[in-house]
Parts: sequence; structure tokens; C-alpha cells
Amino acid sequence: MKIERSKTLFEEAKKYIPGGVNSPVRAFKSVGDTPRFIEKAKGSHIWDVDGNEYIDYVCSWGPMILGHAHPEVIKAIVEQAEKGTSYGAPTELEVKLAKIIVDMVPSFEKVRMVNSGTEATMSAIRLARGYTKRDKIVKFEGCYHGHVDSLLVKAGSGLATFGVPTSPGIPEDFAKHTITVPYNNIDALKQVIAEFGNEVACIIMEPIMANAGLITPENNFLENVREITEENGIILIFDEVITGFRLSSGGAQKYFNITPDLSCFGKIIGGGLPVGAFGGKAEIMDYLAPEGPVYQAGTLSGNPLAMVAGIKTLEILQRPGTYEVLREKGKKFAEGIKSAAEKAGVADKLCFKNVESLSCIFFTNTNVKDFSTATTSNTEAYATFFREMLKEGVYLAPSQFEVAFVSTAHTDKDIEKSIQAAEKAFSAIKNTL
Ligand code: KE4
Repeated sequence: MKIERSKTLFEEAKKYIPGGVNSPVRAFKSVGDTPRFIEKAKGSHIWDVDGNEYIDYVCSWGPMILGHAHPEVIKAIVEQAEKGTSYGAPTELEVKLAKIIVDMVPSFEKVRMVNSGTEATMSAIRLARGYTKRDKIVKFEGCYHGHVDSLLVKAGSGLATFGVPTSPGIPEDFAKHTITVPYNNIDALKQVIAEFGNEVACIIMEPIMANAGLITPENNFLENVREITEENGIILIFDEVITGFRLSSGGAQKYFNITPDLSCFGKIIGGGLPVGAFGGKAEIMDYLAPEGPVYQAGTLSGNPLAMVAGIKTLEILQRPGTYEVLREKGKKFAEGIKSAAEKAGVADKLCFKNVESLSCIFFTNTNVKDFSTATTSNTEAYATFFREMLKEGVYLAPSQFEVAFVSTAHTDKDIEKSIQAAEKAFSAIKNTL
């Protein structure tokens, strides 16, 4: 596979952009390969600058649930662009998208648009702290909520203690207000709440973890977290930046029938343009400026170009049968890859996860149920598998700790080709597992 142009561009990029990329995972560091510079995309396929074609299971990390360059979405964007891209003033389009989101998301009475998932979670946490007048927050180890100072925090020593920053540049004083506990460990959470419950403003969580690979709640974990937060006047924030409008038309909260107090969205609601959102109970949301005292703002929040992309995307997702199609395609892909592993005789060395159109293979024979079990994965073996699949024209996430996204645009032919590629890739790494 010729990738000279990507190599040249990557070297050029590194002169002007830290690491040559505008988001770290794109640098392919953990898979030991040259990042492919993408020229164009259509449906389930992307083409790099050397003309190589790939079946895309990254889908821009989730937004492209309808596939790339969906004709109706593009048409809506082009028509709006003719009328201008941003006014810095309210528009009917923001009202329209807000209404669609409130109608689709069971817990939503009000919503505020922002420009990224990070902005959504950062704002939701500030709102929770302002509303409850409490400082501490609780998160789960391995959950990623964007690059928010108070959320780039990992567990200190011991099971459930004050956080320590996962990145330089975050003062200890910030991190110490964040308590991190293991996902799926309700006893650890109960221990923290027993000790600090009346100081905790919110618990923020991915209802399904999708940033440590794919990890699902077990033993009524979500229900138990909801019960604990209700008993202690703690705001429950669902970070649905990945699960929102993907697991169902109402996200994970509809899929699991749990009602959080606030939820954060991103990715899909922008249809590929920069959009985030947070919302929930009006009683809490009305604490936001200019209605209430908690400040939050954004020059491009709700800009008309992003609004039309989001409106059209959500309208299409609401068409009857869409989520059933997504589920079937996701299942066919996940089960096909698993059968390819069985054929190659390596299935017993791997842990497979699939929920709707999300899936992941952990390169470990441990049943992954939290971040610590996820980190037993053989990341070298994943990297080799990734490179073998890329050679076969299948573009997976360049990290063991991400997920594969299937869109409505993935065809049976795409999935069949991906499964054949996996048979070759598993055979190539069999002796390294
Ligand atoms: P953004 O600020 O990247 O729009 O969203 C942050 C975020 C918040 N919450 C969840 C659950 C997320 O998954 C994300 C971002 N997801 C990663 C992919 N795992 C984005 C990819 C990247 O960082 O380049």
C-alpha cells in the first residue's frame, strides 16, 4: 500500500501542529503506523491522499452515523451556507433543534447548545456545582468526558480516593475535588458517598463506557447509581456524547430506561459539524445565565450551519426502522468478526463486546468489566491487528481503548469484506497472542 503522500504531509504537519495532529489519537502513536491523511469520504468509505480506499469504522469517532456526505445533510448545509454561516444572534434553527432534542430525549425539558462534548460536560459540571453549592464531583475510572481540567483525573492510590491529575497543567487543588471510583463497583461508590455524600455536587458517567474500549453496566449498576444520587441530593449527569442518538432515538437513558438529571451530547447532533449540548430538568437548567447566576457562553454556540446539519441528521434518524437497521448491521459486523477469530483459532484469547452499532475486541481473555480489566489487553497485539486490517482496506480505531462504529451506510458487502480481512489479520497475529 503506497502511503508516501501521507508520510510527507505528516512530516510537514509536525512543523506547524504539535504531533502533526489536532487531536492526539489521530497520530496513530499506539498502533505504530503513519496516520492516513484523508482526502474525501462518502457513505461508509474514506479515501486517503494516496488514493487508498478504506471501509471506515471510526466514522469521525461517532458523528457519521448516517455515513459520510449524506446527500440530504450536505444539501441542507449548502443551502444554509448561502444564507450565511454564523450571526451571533438567536435563530429559528436553534429553536427547531432544541425542540427536536427535547422531544427525543426522555429527561430533557431544556437544552443549551455548545460546540463540543468537552464544552458540554464542562458546563454541566459547573451548573451542577452552582445549583447544589457543592464542590466535589465523582467520576468512574476509564470514563472520558473530554479534556476538562476537573475530569482529566484518575484515582489516587487505593480503591476510591481523591483524584490525581492525568495531565500536567492541572492544579492539585482542582483534582482533589474529583473522586474517582471503579466502574461497575457499587460498593466503592457507596463507600465514597457514605463519607462525602453531602459534599458531592454530581456524579458524571458514560452510561456505557466507550473510551476504554466498550464496557457495559452490570448487575443493575445504572439503577443503583441513580438510587444513590437521588438519596443524597446528588445530580446524576449522563455523558451521552457517544451513546446519545446512537443506542436509541433517546440515547442510553431511553435504552436503559434511566432518567438522569442532566445529560451531555455531542458528535451525532452536529451531523459532522462542531456541536455539543447539555440539558435536562428545567429547574436546574434555568440556573444558567442569563436566566440564572451560573455563567456559560459561546460565540458559535447554535450557529446556523451546525444547526441545519444536526436537524437533518436527527430527522433522518427518526425515520421508522433506522435503529433496527443500525442494530442489525452492528450485530452482523460484531458476530462476523468473532466468527473470524473462531476460524483462526484465537477467539478464546479475546474478549468481544457489542451493543447496537458499537463493538470492540479486547485482546485479553479476561472478561472486561472496568478500566483495570481493560488494561490487561495486549495492546501490541491490537496494534498488529490494526495494521493488518488497514492493509486489507479496513480502517479501525487506532487504539485498543476505543470502539468500532457502524453506520446506516455500511453495506453487507462492506461487512463481508471486513470479516474476510479479519480472518487474515487474526491468522497473521495468532502466534503473538
Ligand atoms: P469532544 O470535546 O471531543 O467533542 O467530546 C469529548 C467527549 C466527551 N464525552 C465522551 C463520552 C467522549 O467520547 C468524548 C470524545 N470522544 C473521543 C473518542 N473516544 C473523541 C476523539 C478525539 O479525542 O479525537
